[in-house]
Amino acid sequence: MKIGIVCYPTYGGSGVLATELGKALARKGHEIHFISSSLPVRLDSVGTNIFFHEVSVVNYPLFEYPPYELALISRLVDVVKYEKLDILHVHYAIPHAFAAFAAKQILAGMGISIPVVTTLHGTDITLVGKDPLYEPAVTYSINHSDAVTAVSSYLKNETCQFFDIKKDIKIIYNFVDFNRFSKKKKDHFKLAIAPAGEKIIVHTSNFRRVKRVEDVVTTFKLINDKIPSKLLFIGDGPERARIEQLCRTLLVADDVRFLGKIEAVEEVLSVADLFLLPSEQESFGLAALEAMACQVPVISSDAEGLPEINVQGVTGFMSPVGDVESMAENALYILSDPEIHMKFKEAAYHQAQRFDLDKIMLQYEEVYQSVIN
Ligand code: GMT
Repeated sequence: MKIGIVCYPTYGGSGVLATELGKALARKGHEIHFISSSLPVRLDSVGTNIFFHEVSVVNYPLFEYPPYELALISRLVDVVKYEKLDILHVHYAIPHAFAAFAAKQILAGMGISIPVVTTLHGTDITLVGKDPLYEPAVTYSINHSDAVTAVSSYLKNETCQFFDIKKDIKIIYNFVDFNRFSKKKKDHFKLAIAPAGEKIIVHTSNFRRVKRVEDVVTTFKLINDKIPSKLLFIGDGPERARIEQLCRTLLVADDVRFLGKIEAVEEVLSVADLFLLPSEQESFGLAALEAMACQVPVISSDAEGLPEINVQGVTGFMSPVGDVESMAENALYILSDPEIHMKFKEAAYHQAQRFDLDKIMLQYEEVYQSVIN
């Protein structure tokens, strides 16, 4: 199939998932066309059957805001028409689902039919999409997609409850590629980070408010007071400066490292003892799944879709949002006994296997096939 994938290029779960899906589909022989405002973060190379089409926006002094949607719609029309795509798969409803719908209408006028699959990721529904400023357009574009998928059962229910949805929404969970995300031997790296055998705790996110990164720091402080530990932050975003300040205030700055938007996430996860994800909102929690694939137990909040991947008392623990004492207590329980720790690591890995890329990719291919037919 010739598949157009529309996604955000930035450091966020929807773009990561879209890119990994496209790369995996390309390995299977499909022709993949990424359409985005810049090269997506995980798109390390374009090959014989991976193409990238940049959406550039021409601004004009009259415009207060650059008309990105219009540029995207025109780019979609162009790419579908000239690359002869069979299907468009858009990730994150805003504004991608509406842009795809508009492109589909324009193409229909040219006698070209293009099915559109929309994947809902989380904040496009739970945060931004619910805003009355966007809700009518989001509802309309979901209802006019040929197929709609959501990354968790929580997200499907939330969408159906809040929006007037006439379409069936299929749940297709996020996935992990075990060829990349598996525990690797990184003894030198571990020694460099934790020279005295400290425990290594990791958090990955885009440092937005919904991630409650401040809870990561406070939980870490409580853990570090009892068991000497190091905290590694992967990613970057708007909260970063405030979090650095908090690390100084809580006197843990010497035990915390900000690694930024690094490529080799799996190498850091390979040396991790525990993963923290205290989010206020998390439709799925792809970062936690990638940690679990590397045999890292997860201490998380119980927000939204997290209970669908983190199994309470088995792969880690969940606590109410903001309950840092409980998160630290659970972390200490896991970290203080090597046998218990090992059980949690094995269970985390076992649970991650449910979300293996090869299984989940088939579900997307089935959806593509059903709308093309
Ligand atoms: O978490 C973010 O802010 C990024 C966001 C995105 O759309 O890029 O992630 C959402 O999609 C991921 C992939 O499906 C999910 O794993 C995340 O849970 C979800 N984030 C939220 O719901 C806050």
